[in-house]
Amino acid sequence: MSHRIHTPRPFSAATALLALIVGFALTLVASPAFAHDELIGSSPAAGSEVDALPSEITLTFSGVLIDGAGTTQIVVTDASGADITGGDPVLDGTKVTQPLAASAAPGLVTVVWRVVSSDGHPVSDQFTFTVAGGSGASPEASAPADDAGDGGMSPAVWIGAGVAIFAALIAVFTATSAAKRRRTED
Ligand SMILES: [Cu+2]
Repeated sequence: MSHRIHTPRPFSAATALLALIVGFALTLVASPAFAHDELIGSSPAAGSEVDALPSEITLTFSGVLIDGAGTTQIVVTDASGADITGGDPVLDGTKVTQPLAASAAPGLVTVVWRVVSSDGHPVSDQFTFTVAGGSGASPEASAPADDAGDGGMSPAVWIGAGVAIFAALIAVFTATSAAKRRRTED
């Protein structure tokens, strides 16, 4: 019964590895919800009404965003659907400034934004404000849309969890075969 000495060793090693990998996978799944930077304010504010279109809009986030080619994208359209962005957005830490065109049709202005959160995940959403003089911009329509935000990151998280689980299965399989091999050698 010499194999009784050997068997527990690969089993506990595999268990430890499995616990480590599952823990890591859980961290991957659990942390994004807490680590994302959020839009905490804007000028003009979401849902507000302004007398005239400002020369730029400013978005303020809860963390320092990641800068790089194409990481920060803002599209602003007026009530007629025309693009009224006036150049590239400028990122400065937690603030994004987007120059606007000289004028816009009165009514609802829609700001669609996408940034890369300090944790490396893209975050996106949109909000609206109203330029006075428009007819029939409903209060419901100017409420910020909250649920569009986190959709983009789920696939990455699930792929991460999938890879971790696959790695755990391989580790257990390898440890089991090694144990079997040792048993047959005994
Ligand atoms: Cu994230």
